[in-house]
Amino acid sequence: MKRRDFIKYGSILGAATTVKAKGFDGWADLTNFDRKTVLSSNRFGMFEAVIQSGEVLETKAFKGDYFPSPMIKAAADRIQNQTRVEYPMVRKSFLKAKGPSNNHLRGKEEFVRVSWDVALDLAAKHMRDTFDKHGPESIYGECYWWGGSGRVSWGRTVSRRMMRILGGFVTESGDYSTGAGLVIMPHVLGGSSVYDTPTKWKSIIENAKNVVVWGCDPLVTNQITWSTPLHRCYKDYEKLQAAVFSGKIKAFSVDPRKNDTQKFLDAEHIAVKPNTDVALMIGMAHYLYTKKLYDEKFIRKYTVGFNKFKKYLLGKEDGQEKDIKWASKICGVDEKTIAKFATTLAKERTVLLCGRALQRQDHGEQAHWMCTVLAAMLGHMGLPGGGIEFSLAYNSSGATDKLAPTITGISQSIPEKYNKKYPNAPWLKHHDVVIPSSRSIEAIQRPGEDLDQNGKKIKLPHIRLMYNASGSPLTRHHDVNNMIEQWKKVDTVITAEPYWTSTAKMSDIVFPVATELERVDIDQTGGTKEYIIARKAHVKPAGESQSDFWICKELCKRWGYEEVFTEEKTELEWVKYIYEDAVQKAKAMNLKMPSFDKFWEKGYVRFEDDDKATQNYTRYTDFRENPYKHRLGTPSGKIEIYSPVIAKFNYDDCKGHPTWMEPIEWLGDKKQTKKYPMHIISPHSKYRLHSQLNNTFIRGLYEISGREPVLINPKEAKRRGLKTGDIARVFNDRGEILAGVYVTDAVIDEVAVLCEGAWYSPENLGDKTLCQHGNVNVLTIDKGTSKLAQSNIAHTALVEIEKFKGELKPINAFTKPKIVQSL
Ligand SMILES: Nc1nc2c(c(=O)[nH]1)N[C@H]1C(S)=C(S)[C@@H](COP(=O)(O)OP(=O)(O)OC[C@H]3O[C@@H](n4cnc5c(=O)[nH]c(N)nc54)[C@H](O)[C@@H]3O)O[C@H]1N2
Ligand SMILES: Nc1nc2c(c(=O)[nH]1)N[C@H]1C(S)=C(S)[C@@H](COP(=O)(O)OP(=O)(O)OC[C@H]3O[C@@H](n4cnc5c(=O)[nH]c(N)nc54)[C@H](O)[C@@H]3O)O[C@H]1N2
Ligand SMILES: [Mo]
Repeated sequence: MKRRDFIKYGSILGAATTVKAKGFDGWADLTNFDRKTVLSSNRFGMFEAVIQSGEVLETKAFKGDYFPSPMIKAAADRIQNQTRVEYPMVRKSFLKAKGPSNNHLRGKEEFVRVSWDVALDLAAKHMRDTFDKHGPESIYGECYWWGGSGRVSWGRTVSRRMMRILGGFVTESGDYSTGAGLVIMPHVLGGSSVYDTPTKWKSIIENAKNVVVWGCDPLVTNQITWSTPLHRCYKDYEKLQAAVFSGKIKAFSVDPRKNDTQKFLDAEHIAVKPNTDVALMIGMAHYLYTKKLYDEKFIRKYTVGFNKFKKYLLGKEDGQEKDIKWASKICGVDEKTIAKFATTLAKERTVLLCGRALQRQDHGEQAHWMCTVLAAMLGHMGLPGGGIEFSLAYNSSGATDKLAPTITGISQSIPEKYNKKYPNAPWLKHHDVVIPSSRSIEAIQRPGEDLDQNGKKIKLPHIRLMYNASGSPLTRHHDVNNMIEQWKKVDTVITAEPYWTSTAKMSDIVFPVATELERVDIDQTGGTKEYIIARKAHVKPAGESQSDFWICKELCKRWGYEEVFTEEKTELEWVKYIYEDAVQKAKAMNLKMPSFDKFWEKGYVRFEDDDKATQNYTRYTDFRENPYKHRLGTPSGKIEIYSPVIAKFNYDDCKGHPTWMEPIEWLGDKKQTKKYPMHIISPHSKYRLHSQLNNTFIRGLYEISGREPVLINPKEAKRRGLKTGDIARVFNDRGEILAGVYVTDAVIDEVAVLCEGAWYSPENLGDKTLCQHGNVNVLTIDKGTSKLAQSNIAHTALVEIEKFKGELKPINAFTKPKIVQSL
C-alpha cells in the first residue's frame, strides 16, 4: 500500500496512524513544510482537503455541513486515481485513417497518445465536416448531467455551448430522472410538479399525522445534489424520526424492499411487488370510494373527470371491478393491509412523498397521475403538511430558506451581440433537434422514423457523431449489448472524461478532463443557498488534463469562434463576473457581500436565515383557498383526473385517466416468469453517484467478492443454493452479469435489488460477453414508458439468478486500455 493510501484508509477507519510520545512531534516540521488545508466542494459536499507536495492526502467534512456524506472522503482518490486519462488519446485505426475507420474495433484496439493539437484538430475537423454535410441532426450532444459541477466549467453546460456555436445538435427534452413525470404532470396538475418548490419539512413535521414514503428513499438520495449539498434536510429527518418515535406521526414506506429511510423511521413496510403500485393505488381508490371514506367535497371543488374514472373503478368500462381483491392479486399486498392503509390515510392528515423510481418504469406516467388522484381523494392537498410531494427526496429541498442571491452560471446560449458580428454564423441558420431523453439509441437504431410523444410525431435524427461529456452512456443507458451494436453505426465518438470509463474506452477520441480541485470555479450550496463557494485550482491537473471550458474553447477557436465561446473572459474572470453579479443582486436585497478578493481568500460567503420567507410553506394552499383565482395550469384550471387532451391523443398505452396496464415484463406474467422468475430493480446507490466513485477505495467497503452486491431474500437464496458472499450469474435474453450475493430479509420474494452504476466490465469490450462486475443495465430494457412521455423504464426487467460455476475472468473495468506512444 502506498503511503497516501495508508493515511487515507487510516483516517476513514478512524485508526491511529502514528504513535506519539508526549512532547515529541517526530518529523512533523520537516515533512509537513508545504502542507496546507484548503476548502472546496463537489456534488458530495463542501470539504477541507489536506494537500502536501501537490497531492491530496485526505479530505475532512466542512464544519458547516449539517450531515456530511462519507462520499467526500473519496475526493483524494478521485484525483490520484489509476484510472485517470492523463493525455489526449486517439483510437489507432481512427488516427491512421485520420477519420472514421474500423468502428467494430472500438474497445479492442490500442489508443495512441497524441498532442492536444492533434486531438483537437481531428475532433474539430470531424465535428465541422459532419455538421456541414448533415446538419444538427447528425451531432449527438446530450452531454448528461452528473460529471463535474460548478458554474463555469461544468462539462454539460460548456459542451452544449460549444455545440450551439458549431451550429446545433441533438439534445434531449426531459431527463432520465423524471422524464415520465415531467410530461404527464402538466396535464394533471398544470406544472412540472417534479421540480416545484416543495412543502417545507417544518410544515410536515408540525402538521402531518401520516407520512408515506412511496418508492422513495430521501436518506440516500439527498446525499448528493446537482450543485453542492449541505445536507440541511437531515436535521429535519431527525425531527421527523423523533415525531414518529413519540407516536405523533405514523410513517409508511411502500417499496419492494426495506430501504434506508424505512429503517431509519421504522416505517410500516407496505411490501409491494415492483411496478404494481398503480394497481395498489387504484384498489385503495376503489375502497375509499365504496366505503365513502374519500373527500367528496374536495373532488367536486378542485378536480375534473372523477365520474369517468369512477366508471373505470367500478368496472363499467372493462367489466373488471378494481376492488382491493383485484389489487391484492396484482400487487401482492394482502387485502386487509390495503384496507387498513387506505383508511388510516383518509382519516388523518396525510402527505405522500413520491420518489422517482415509480415513474422510471413501463407506463411510468400512470404512477404519478394515480398518486395525485389518490391524494385528491384523501383531500389533504393544500392543508398544512398534507398532500403530495414529488421533489422532497432531492436537492436538500424543504429546508429553511436563506436570504441570499442566486448565482448565475455560464450560459448554454450564444450571446446576442455575436449574431450581428457574425451574420453568417451556423447557429443563425439551424435549430437544435430535440428528442426525449433516453431515446438516443433508438434514434441510432431507426433514423428517420417517427416517434410518438405527447401528441406529436418526432422524426428521429440520423446521428453520425457523438460528443460525450459529464455522462457515461454505457452505465447510464439500458440494454448495453444493444447499445454497443448500435454504436457501431456512429462514425465518430468523442469523449471528454477524467477517467477511463467503458464509455471512454469505446471512443475514437478521448480528451483528459481536469476535475474540480484541479481547476477554478464557483458554486453555491443547493436547496438553501447558505454558502457561495470559491473553488480554486489547488493541485496540478493529472497529466495533461484540462478543464471542459478549455477544451470547448479550443474547439471553438478552430472554427473561428473563440471569442463567442469565452466572451473574452478567462475561467477566473468568469468566476469574478458571476461573483460580482451576485454582489449586485445582494445589494438589491439590502445585503452586503465581501469584495471578490476577500471571498476568494476565505473560500466562502455564508448567508443567514430569511426571516421573511414562509418557513412552513405548504404547496397548493392558495389553490385550496380559491381555485378560481389561483387556477392550476391545466386546461380546466383544476386537477385533471380525466384529461380530455390525453384522451384525444388516442394512445393505447396512455388513456384519458390513470389506468393499470401490465408492464412489458413483470411478475404477474406467468409465461415470462417461467424462464425469468425474478424482477430486478436498480435503485441509486448510497455509496456513489451513479457510476462515480466506483473507481475509488469506497468500492472496497461494500462490494461482495469483488462485485456489485445483488440483494435477494433467504427464500429465493435457498431455492438457488445461494448464500451471502457467493458469486451469482444474473441473466436474461439481453445479457448476463456477475454480482456478489447478499441475502437479506429486507427484500421481498421474487425481487432482486442491484444498484445502478457499477462499472461495466465485460470479458471482451465491444462484444456481447459476460460482465464480470455487475453493470445492471446489461439486463434492462431500452424502451419508452409510453407514447406520452417516452421516458426510460430502468426499473422494469425480469431475470434469473444462479450460482456462477464458470471460470472467473479478471475485472478489467479499472485498468487502462492498451496505450501506445505513436502509430
Ligand atoms: N438501471 C438504471 N439505470 C439508470 C437509473 C436507474 O435508476 N436505474 N437512473 C438514471 C438516472 S436518474 C440518471 S440521472 C442517469 C445518470 O447518468 P450519468 O449522468 O451518465 O451518470 P454518471 O455515472 O454520474 O456519469 C458522469 C460521468 O462524468 C464523468 N465526469 C466526472 N467529472 C467530470 C468532468 O469534470 N467533466 C467531464 N466531461 N466528465 C466528468 C464521470 O467520470 C462519469 O463517467 O442514470 C440513469 N440510469
Ligand atoms: N446517493 C445517491 N443519491 C442520489 C443519486 C445517486 O446516484 N446516489 N442519484 C440522484 C438522481 S440523478 C436521482 S434521479 C435520484 C433518484 O431518486 P429515486 O428515483 O427516488 O431513487 P431510486 O433509488 O431509483 O428509488 C427510490 C426507491 O424506490 C424503490 N422502488 C423501485 N422500484 C419500485 C416500484 O416499482 N415500486 C415502489 N413502490 N418502489 C420502487 C427503490 O427500492 C428505492 O427504495 O437520486 C439522486 N440522489
Ligand atoms: Mo437522475
